[in-house]
Amino acid sequence: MEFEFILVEKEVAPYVALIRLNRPKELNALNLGLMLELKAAFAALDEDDTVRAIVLTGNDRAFAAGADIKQMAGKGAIDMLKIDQFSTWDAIRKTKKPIVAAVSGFALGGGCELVMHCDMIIASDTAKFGQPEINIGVMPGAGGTQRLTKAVGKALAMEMVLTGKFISAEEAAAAGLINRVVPEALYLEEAIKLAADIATRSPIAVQLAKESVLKAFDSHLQEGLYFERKNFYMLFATEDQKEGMNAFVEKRKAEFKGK
Ligand code: DAK
Repeated sequence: MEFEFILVEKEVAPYVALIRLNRPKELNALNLGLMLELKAAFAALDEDDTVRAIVLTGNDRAFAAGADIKQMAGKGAIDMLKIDQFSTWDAIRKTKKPIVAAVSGFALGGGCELVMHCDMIIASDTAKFGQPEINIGVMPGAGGTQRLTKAVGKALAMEMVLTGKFISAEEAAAAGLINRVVPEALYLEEAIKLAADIATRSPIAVQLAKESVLKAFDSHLQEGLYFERKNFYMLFATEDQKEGMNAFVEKRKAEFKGK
């Protein structure tokens, strides 16, 4: 896959693909072209049977410093409405395969929101998370007020959104925003390892389990439980369920085929 603003590499580990945001001079600011490329890359990898998990990263200095302020500065409300960037973000959110973010340096504004679209987050000890939109006269627009609040709670989310202050990777881990912090030299390797570990599991079970965990964010408990149960029953229609359970009984390693 050839793109202008991102790099896509398959088989960085068995069944694992890597997407790298690639506007280093602009700290990976998310312009419209980059967002459309991301949407296309996620859609293609989601359909690709040789991919079972996806890692999303930037570079050591920046995951992404937010939406491209230079591109947005002159826009009016109607321009923003017409561009309808939300449909792009929604498409990323609907990716069925698990996404691990590997974050180093700045993850700000839309960059932090993009991180929160991912399912798991491994951060370098240099990572900084923030929603500084308030400093440029706006507010988070791609889920920051909702996802950040659900992840870190009202008090910290309110402080971050209203003052624009950044938090360190250590603070983000303590607040529950990310999975863990590792030294800068290891963040990408750790994220790929986590994705590769998940990729050894049945891809159908992984897909339905991901969908069920995400359901907890937009449903009441009873509805979520019902949804989970239906997915659980559905997995008994797969060969992978038979293989997984038989392998356990026969004391051997399961070979999952995604069927
Ligand atoms: N946009 C455009 N360019 C950016 C940028 C950004 N967000 N962040 C950095 N850059 C550019 C800088 O302008 C600079 O370019 P040159 O001057 O060299 O041409 C280059 O990257 C290096 O940045 P600095 O020289 O500023 O580097 P420093 O180390 O001094 O500072 C910094 C790093 C990250 C603290 C600083 O660059 C900064 O404060 N950046 C802006 C952070 C920010 O405010 N982020 C939030 C942006 S608003 C939407 C969905 C989401 C959004 C909007 C709509 N829809 C669904 C409709 C999201 C909005 C946002 O994210």
